[in-house]
Amino acid sequence: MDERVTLRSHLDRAAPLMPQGTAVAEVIAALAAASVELAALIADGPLVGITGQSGGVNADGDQQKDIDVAADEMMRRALRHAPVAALVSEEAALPETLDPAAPLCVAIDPLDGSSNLENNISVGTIFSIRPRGNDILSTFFEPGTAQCAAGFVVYGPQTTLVLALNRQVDIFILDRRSQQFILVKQGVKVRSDTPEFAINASNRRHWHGPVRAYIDECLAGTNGDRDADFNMRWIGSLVAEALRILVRGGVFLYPADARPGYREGRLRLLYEAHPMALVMEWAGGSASTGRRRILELGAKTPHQRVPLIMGSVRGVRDVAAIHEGIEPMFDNSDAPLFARRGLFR
Ligand code: AFP
Repeated sequence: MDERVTLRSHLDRAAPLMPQGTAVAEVIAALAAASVELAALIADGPLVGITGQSGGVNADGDQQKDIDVAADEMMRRALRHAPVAALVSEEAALPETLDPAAPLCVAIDPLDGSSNLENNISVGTIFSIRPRGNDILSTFFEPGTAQCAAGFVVYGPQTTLVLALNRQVDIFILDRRSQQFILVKQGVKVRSDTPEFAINASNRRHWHGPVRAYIDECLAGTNGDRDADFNMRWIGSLVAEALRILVRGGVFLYPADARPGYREGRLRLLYEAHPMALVMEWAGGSASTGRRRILELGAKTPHQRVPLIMGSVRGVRDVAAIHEGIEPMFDNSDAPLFARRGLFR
């Protein structure tokens, strides 16, 4: 890529091609600017008084760290100066109305994966942008297909912005000298079939039958019915997993499981699964609950959780195939059905 394309010039080219394009570009630019500020705060961490200590808990009962609160404040401050009618944040129980006449609504996880910061693992900001409906708050309860843009920032060795806009996914890296995001990959496509899965394997005893059957097939590799041996990754940071999948494919699973509070998994629909699903689908991948396409789902509450299986089309399809024909009520059965059933029998 010869000419250095900045995020600003990329947005200027994209805006005329989409409805509300100028407003969408303004929101993305505002979030990007706030992410540059947040990247610096994360990099300095303890040197500027960030202790990682938790203050209270957020709306969903997660421990809230000082950096989570700071990230939320940064993103809110930025969005108050952008054409945003209302905001749902992981860090606040209720949606916040900003400018009721503005054309867009935003759902955001200001800092996902913050429990990894104490050991210097990549974390991120995840955002979802959708046109404001006639009734502002009902906007957030429309299906994920209502989104007009989405993306995430990874605060890692590089500060990377992944942007789904105009039905394509592009990747930018922050040039620390100019403090500008520079386009490095255009029209990213997820490989359709990579033998790599990401799941927190310590929860195996809590998984329902179909997920256990799928992972056991992967673990068996060519000793079983699979045509490949599988690799495994688990970073504990959704943005890092998603970026890896965009780079080399594979499947990520955070399923529902039998633990209290995990009946619908861990990840939230509005500001984690919806944006990730838009990124994956616009990059030629898939995102499902195991039974339903994530983008077809509408939230019933702002912090609703949902099982998330996303990535290569083959991997997501294989997980869905094991779920097919099995009534949800039997999901958590340990019946020998699953031991036999697998994907190939
Ligand atoms: P935190 O934001 O509480 O660190 O959670 C991160 C996360 O929501 C997501 O980024 C990870 O994929 C997932 O949790 C890891 O969950 P486990 O800790 O249960 O493996």
